[in-house]
Amino acid sequence: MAASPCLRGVLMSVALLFFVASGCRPAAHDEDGISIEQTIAPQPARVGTETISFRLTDASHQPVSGAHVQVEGDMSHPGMAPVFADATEVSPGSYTAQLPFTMGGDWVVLFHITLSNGRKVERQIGVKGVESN
Ligand SMILES: [Cu+2]
Repeated sequence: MAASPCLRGVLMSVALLFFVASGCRPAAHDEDGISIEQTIAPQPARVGTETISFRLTDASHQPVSGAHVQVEGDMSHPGMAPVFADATEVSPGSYTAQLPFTMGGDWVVLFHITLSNGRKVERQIGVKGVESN
């Protein structure tokens, strides 16, 4: 019976932690409001310069214009230098970047997005099986 007050204390702490954690979610959801939809051409992706076209939309599916986006390509194994390309906005919310894939294999492409209001958003996609020349 002596354990009971202690157990109550633990339960209250857990409940408090849960409350605090729940309170953080709206911010994360706000950041998740930005969606990215991309195409890579030509296909299949191969070593050399590929054009990455992507569209940014907000939580209400409106185009996100005026963002500065740096695109970064990485491979998972050590000793590979990342490759970079700055994206150009070709029409409101639609951007393209010329990314030089320097080796065949699986890549991860990161989008470092700075919105027009200065807020930073990161997105990433996997580009698997880039073909060697
Ligand atoms: Cu590599």
